[in-house]
Amino acid sequence: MSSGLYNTHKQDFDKTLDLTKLKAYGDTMNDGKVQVSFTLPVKNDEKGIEAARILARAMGLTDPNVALAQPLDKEFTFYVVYGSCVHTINYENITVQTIEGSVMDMHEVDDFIREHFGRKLVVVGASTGTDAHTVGIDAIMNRKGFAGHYGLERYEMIEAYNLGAQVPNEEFIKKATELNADILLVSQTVTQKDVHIQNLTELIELLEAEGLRSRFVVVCGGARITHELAKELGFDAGFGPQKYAEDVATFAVNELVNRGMNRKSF
Ligand code: B12
Repeated sequence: MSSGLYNTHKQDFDKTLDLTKLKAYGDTMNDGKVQVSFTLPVKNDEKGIEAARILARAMGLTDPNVALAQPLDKEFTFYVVYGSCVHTINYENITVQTIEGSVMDMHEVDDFIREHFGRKLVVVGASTGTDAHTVGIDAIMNRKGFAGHYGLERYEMIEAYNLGAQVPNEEFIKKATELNADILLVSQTVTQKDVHIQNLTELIELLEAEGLRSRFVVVCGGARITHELAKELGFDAGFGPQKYAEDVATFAVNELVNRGMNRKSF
């Protein structure tokens, strides 16, 4: 019964799916159904609801349906709107910059370090600049880890130093140099007014000015960090949500080997 239903859907899918004109999927192919949510600085009444509908149409949604209008304050209302998005995209033309290769687990990383370095690697991490969010860097570094993935402090062959939050770039570099770090990890969560771009750029500029850039593998991460953005800003890699200690550890140890830095050759 269920496989019959699956086959019917599959046939419908094969017939109507055109990846050069990809549309959002609600419950039938190409219906374009999406849900958006936003806040308008107006009071919660019929006029506000109509404003939400008009804004949704301006976003390219046909038949917008305001499913929720929730007052946040006297003059602020939160809306959830459903509609059919008229836009299509060409999926075939999309290219993304990603980190290739399979990810080693904690034990494999430790073995790799033993084999290629014969010593512990030093990792220094922090949430830098004015950013007070620590949960991201803790997820990567704390012994207990995050979502079932142990953090770097648990790796036998890694000496991990988590400097916490709001660490100025100068102090971060000073500490990394003192600790003779191999790998620097920077977390950035706040992206308002592109503060993360300014802060990440400053770190790379300071490292370059001090002639230290090539001495470390430098990696950043955070909810809105992509590998592409990180590379653009001069980092070796960038990691976003659903990335864990083993992802960054695998990348960093391979990067050190690829650069010929496996026996502290500088
Ligand atoms: C908890 C929290 C706080 C706590 C932080 C406590 C703490 N000790 O960290 C407190 C209450 C202090 C806080 C404060 C603020 N916050 Co806040 N906060 C959050 C919240 C709810 C969760 C963030 C979090 O912990 N996520 C969980 C972690 C595990 O996810 P993650 O960081 O993405 O990490 C993963 C990956 O990104 C990656 N990763 C992260 N870092 C790194 C680093 C490396 C090297 C690697 C490899 C990977 C990696 O690995 C992790 C695991 O997969 C979010 C909203 C949300 N639901 O996301 C808002 C949010 C991040 N905060 C926000 C804001 C605006 C603020 C404030 C500015 C508010 C204010 N006006 O005062 C202040 C910040 C002040 C400052 N100077 O920084 C905004 C940011 C908007 C933006 N894009 O700029 C958010 C999105 C809320 C919102 N929707 O507006 N916040």
